[in-house]
Amino acid sequence: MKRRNFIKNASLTGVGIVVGSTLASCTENTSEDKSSLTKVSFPLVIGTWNVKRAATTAGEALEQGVVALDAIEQGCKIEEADEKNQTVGKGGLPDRDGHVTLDASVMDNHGNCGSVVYMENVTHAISVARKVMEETPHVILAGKGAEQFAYEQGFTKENLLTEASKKAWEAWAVKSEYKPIINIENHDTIGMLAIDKNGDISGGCTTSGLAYKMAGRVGDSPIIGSGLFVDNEIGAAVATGLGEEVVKTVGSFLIVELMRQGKSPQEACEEAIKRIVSKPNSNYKNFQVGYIAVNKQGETGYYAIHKGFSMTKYQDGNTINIPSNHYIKKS
Ligand code: SD4
Repeated sequence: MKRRNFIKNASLTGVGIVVGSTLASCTENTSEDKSSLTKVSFPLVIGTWNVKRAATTAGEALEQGVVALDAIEQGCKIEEADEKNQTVGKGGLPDRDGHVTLDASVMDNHGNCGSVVYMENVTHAISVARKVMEETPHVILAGKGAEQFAYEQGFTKENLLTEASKKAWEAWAVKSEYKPIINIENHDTIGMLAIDKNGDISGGCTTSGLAYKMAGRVGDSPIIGSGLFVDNEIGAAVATGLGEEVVKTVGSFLIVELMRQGKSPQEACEEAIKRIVSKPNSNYKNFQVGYIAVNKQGETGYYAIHKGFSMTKYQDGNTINIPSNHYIKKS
């Protein structure tokens, strides 16, 4: 059977057969790795960091039969609305001038995509990104234009700066030192990839970007190919961490292309991280980047520069957060 037909047949039965995965020596094998060598059933959702509620929402929607893009939007909206998550949507930490500005993107199984960059006053950036994709002839809307478009589409204006985020910003402003640090509290951007019952893949990504960034700064999350890329024939990838480093290596597109060349999602994520850390004069000890990826058969992978990154997975009615043991050990 030709590979494409094999994949198609596997998709139609809602089951992907994973044929093999070799992990590089710098990762530890876990039960997660072993289970990913067995049968994989759809629907399937993976998300960056510990986003169990979001992944469960997306997974349960898929079980009801919605398409992957709907599930992605529903899942991401959970984190955007959560004021306690200070790196996404409402309650996100502001830029250095005190403005909460959001970046988000979506990409569907037809290769369509949409994003918003540096958008203020609208909580559900993921939904506005989807509207850009579906209701405009464009791919990206930025700043005031994105915000204006959102109102035209019926979104309401809200103050996204919560008391907690305002206080944190005021405390930071005393010294105004900007350092992209690597701990998990500062990186909770939600990137989500889903395969629906038809075997079709979509993805999304939403963030308030780096805390206390320069006004006007745009990260990787709304840049298609950097923060997110989906090719329904091959697979998808999404990034989190210091966006500048992801943009410089066009990380998510790279991962999908590596999978196209035959690498497993795990191998492809590791290679994309290696591209960042192996650059001459790479300053990687001072920042974090993490990737998650899925291929057409439902095999998944994740990798980060530093300890602390994790992936959440919904499958077969269960949502698990997979511990962060895939990272470069000698950093
Ligand atoms: C950015 N990649 O704006 C985002 C930030 C992030 O978890 O992922 N935080 O650079």
